[in-house]
Amino acid sequence: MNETLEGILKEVHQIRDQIKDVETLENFRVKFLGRKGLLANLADELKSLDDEKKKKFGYQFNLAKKEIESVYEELKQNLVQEPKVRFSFRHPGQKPLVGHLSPISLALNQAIKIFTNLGFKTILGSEIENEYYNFDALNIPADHPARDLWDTFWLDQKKEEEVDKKNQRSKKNKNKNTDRYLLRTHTSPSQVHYLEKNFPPFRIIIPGKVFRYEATDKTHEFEFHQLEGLAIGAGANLAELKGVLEKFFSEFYKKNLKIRLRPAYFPFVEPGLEFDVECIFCLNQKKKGCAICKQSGFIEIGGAGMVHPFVFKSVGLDSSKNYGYAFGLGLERIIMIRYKINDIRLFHSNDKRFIEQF
Ligand code: FA5
Repeated sequence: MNETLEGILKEVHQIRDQIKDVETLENFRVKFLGRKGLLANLADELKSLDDEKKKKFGYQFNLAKKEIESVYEELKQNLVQEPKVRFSFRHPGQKPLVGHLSPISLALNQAIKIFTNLGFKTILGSEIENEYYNFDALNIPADHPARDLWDTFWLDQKKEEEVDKKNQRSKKNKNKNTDRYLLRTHTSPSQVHYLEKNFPPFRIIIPGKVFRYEATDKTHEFEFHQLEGLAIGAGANLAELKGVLEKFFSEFYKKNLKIRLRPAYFPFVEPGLEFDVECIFCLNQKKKGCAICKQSGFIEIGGAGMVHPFVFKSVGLDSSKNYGYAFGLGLERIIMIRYKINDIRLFHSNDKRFIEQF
């Protein structure tokens, strides 16, 4: 065999084992089989030989070319069969990130379940109210000092002009203070809407978001959730209210925490009261420096009382024939107690370290 061809073949077999990736394989192809490669150079030489030599050398050339081509094909096959990145079907997959309910939704769902079992129907109210429903109908007229209790986000009047005009045209609202709109400061206005359209007896809860224009601290947010309750009809008295609250809290916390009722003033109930749950942060020890219960041993959860005759009058019901109780509790507060969350502002902080714990 021609010496040059022999040398080329020898080199092919020497380096074939070193070819482990696509890049070196391509270098191999260019070097031996490419248009300017070693074989192509030899083929040029072939042209200048006489017929006899051309025949002999041509035969050897073709044999060598076939051999190099088959080495190249074999190497190529091996590389295709052994890809760099291997995939095993037995390898556990990566779990996709799936969201979950927030602690507020979880608590709300549970609260709805408990109250449903106690005979309460769930109603939803509107987050935008007008002055009449949020205040006037609840016995809080414009000059009443109780309005100071609820710092309010008023809505931009100009944008509401069209809605106001519509309301002014309506006979029903002729003498009512329906011109000014606001973000509701409590869920109690929904009591009035429901009482206007429904006849007792009934027992309802109204959960939802409320807004107050106030400075925040560990137990106060400017946007939080309340759960309103309203029971009108035979048996809806303070004794039942106490039983309902005790049952709710023992089911919600799955243990018996002490509940305290104390007299309080709300213009839309008479008598009025506030209810507290014992502080789990200092275990009702009134520990010095407990910033959550402010060393009172209890955390305020909500207000309640017997529906005021004024409210019945507002909705056209006879207060001598109807009676019942109402209550409103702060949802974030009861969740804070359950999970020992020591700052209400964490709920809306969007901090994944907080959210992922639920
Ligand atoms: C009211 O909002 C009354 N509407 C409750 C009521 C309903 C009384 C029916 C009588 C009859 P108050 O402003 O106290 O009351 O709020 C009720 C509860 O909401 C509080 O006890 C507390 O748990 C929660 N709360 C009040 N302000 C905040 C705040 N800024 N941040 C978080 N929770 C709050």
